[in-house]
Amino acid sequence: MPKKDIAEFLEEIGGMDVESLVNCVCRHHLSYLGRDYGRTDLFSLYQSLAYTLRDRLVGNWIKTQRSYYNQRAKSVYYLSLEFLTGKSLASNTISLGVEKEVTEVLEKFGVTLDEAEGAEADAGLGNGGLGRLASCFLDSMASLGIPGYGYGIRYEYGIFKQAIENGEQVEAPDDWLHSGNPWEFNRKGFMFTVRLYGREEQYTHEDGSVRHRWADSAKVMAVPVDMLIPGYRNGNVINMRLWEAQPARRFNFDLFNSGDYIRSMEDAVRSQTISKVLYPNDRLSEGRELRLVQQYFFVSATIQDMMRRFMKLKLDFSELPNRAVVQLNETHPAIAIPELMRILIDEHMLNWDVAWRICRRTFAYTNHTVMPEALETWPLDMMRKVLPRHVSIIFEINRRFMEDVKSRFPGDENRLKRMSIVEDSDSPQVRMAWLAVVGSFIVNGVSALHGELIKKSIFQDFVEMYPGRFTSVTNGITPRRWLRQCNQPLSELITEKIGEDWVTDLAQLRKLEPLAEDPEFQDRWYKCKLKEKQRLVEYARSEYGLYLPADWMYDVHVKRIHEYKRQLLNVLHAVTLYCRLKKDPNSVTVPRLKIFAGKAAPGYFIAKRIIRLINSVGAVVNSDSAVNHKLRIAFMPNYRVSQAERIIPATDLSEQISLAGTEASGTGNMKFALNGALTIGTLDGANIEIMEEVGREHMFIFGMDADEVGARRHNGYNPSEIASTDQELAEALHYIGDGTFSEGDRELFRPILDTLFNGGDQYMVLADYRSYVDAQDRVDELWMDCKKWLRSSILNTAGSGHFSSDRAIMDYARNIWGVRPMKMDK
Ligand code: NBG
Repeated sequence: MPKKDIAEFLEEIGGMDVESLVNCVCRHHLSYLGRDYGRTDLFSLYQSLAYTLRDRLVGNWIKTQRSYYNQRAKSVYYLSLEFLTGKSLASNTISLGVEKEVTEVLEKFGVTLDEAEGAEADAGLGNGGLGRLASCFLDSMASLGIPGYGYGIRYEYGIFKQAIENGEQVEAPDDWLHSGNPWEFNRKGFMFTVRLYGREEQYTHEDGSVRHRWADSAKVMAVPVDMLIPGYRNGNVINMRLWEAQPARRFNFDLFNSGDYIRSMEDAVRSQTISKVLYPNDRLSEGRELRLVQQYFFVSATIQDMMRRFMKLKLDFSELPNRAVVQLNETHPAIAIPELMRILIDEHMLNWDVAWRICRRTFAYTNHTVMPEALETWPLDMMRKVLPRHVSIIFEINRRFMEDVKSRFPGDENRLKRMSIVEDSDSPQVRMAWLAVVGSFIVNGVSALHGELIKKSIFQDFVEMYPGRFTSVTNGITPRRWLRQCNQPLSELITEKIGEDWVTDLAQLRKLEPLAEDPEFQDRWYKCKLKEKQRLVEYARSEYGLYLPADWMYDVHVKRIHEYKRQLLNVLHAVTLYCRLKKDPNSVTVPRLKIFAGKAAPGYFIAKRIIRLINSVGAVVNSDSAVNHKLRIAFMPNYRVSQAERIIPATDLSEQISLAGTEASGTGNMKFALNGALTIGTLDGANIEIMEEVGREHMFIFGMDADEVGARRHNGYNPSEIASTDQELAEALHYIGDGTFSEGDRELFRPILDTLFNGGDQYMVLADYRSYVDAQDRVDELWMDCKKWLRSSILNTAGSGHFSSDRAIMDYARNIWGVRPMKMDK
């Protein structure tokens, strides 16, 4: 072993100065890519730059890991089936503090940082808010020095690529690893075996006790692939460990020898499908065996990794909860609870009560939605086939739990039925959310409202059973990516005025408040927005061939397409403006560009039809000269992290218009406010807290609140009645139905109208229509008063400090995890 310290090796690898960076880029060209750096292309330049930066991350990663170990730090295991990382080049450059140097390096090759990042593929290993939240949390953990790891699956294909053809969504596979991923370390040497299928077996242990074990199981290998995540200029680097499935044996030798070469490979192929593709459903429980296998696969490998680290400490098992806390991001990883029980009981021979006490102190569960269709349940038969031993552990957990419920609420049979983890019916189901609640020491919602709603709705029985177990932690976003990196003009202006500490202490943005009415500052603020609009115009043109007007109001609605998010309500507003303009071209004062973007789950028919409607209305509006001087509509295909980074800084008006009580938190809402957009929104999710921080007078709040929604539902909601009493609404609906936007085809959008009139308008689009349109009229009014608008815009940014994921992570650290920021060893 060389006596040299890591620091010395790192010095040899090279410093952070331009010359060392250039040398390193050239060396990687030669020795990694086998190419002449004199004849490079954009992609290989990006690759060798990424390797160069990775060299500079890995030393700090090792130091960080050593510090955890030496200080015996309690670590957070953040288990998530989704991480929506996006691109890493700019973000890692900024965190390493080498933006200037890297820009100069690239200049030598005649390329900008933007262009170099253009060569990188988005790591889109998530559907939306839930996965992006996980990535923001890792950034904050690294930046704060909270010891921890992100764990998930290295999907070979992330969220599908969306193209728009004839106005409709068309899906294509997201082959993001096609040309390799220079950021990752593939650690084939540290694989774990994951078992599946087989049966449970009883046997007599040598100590005479009757025990259980898992027999005749199939095996797959879990290969750890690490992506390094640097903290913001603090020398800390944590990792996201994503598991890749590999066959336990490359092929079946018996079959191979009998001459059936192809069949001998089948096993191998089947194993690899486990980490092949991300399920593209946003909040819809899939119920498919492969999905259950994915969940168990990554959970099993992760818990083994956690136990490996814990066993090195040679401590009593009762110490586990003092060394590790497992955060379950939704119920997707909830199988971790019976898995840890199995390991403690079957492999380490602990007795049930001791093991259960350990488990119950180790797990914490975050719920991200109250929508019933998202609550995961697994058919008992399927689960028994895939995980026979776990099912019997779940039965035992449930048996004991039912005893507790019985003794707390004697004679309440209905309650037992409702609360049973194994639903008792003709086709019994295992309720993963119940398992997660019972097996965790704390359960949290993701905004103040959501935290209250889960207590009153899905978890009401559990609150009566365990009153202290429920809390909420309001979501957050990382200010590094979502302001510092994505909005350079604004970020520089802010730093010029209040210094740069806001990047790690976002509450400092309050210091902008006194400047909100300063005409000169307002002017510069305005110019920043304009610059970002111009940048978006250029991006939209070169990426999608879309021509956007640069000086209009940008009214933006970007997120997954879902009925509850009510893109349809926004379309109704667009059609209303269209009608007004057709009658009188001067009836609308403000020229408005409505931007939409978002993917619909491939099997979600109505959501896809809504995309079609947006594009169809857009096509008519944009080409009608009686209208297009005041209204245009753009649908940007293939919404993803890197696209959001372009759109959000350019936005004036942020659409956050879900039906109150349906959006658990939202995090897009925070990104827009941080970048100075004004929100038009309902009293839903974190909108409420944004309002509290920013001030109601600087937003456009409309519609029913969650209580009013409940009351309206209770009293019988009649959408037809509303449509018949509001003339503008009736007219807009009429045009959607009569073929105006579908070349005379009256069938195309009938399914959408059907959801409103025959489906009962579940998300009460019509009920909130009038209030929404009135709020939009107030938007126009304020826009006409440029100074007032700018003041509100500045105050939105100034009031966004609370929504930093640093604050959210500190809340978790203090109130849930019991961990503290760590000082690194020297
Ligand atoms: C989503 C909610 C959002 C929330 C994110 C992150 C799921 C299941 N839930 O409102 O719909 O912001 O989670 O918490 O994806």
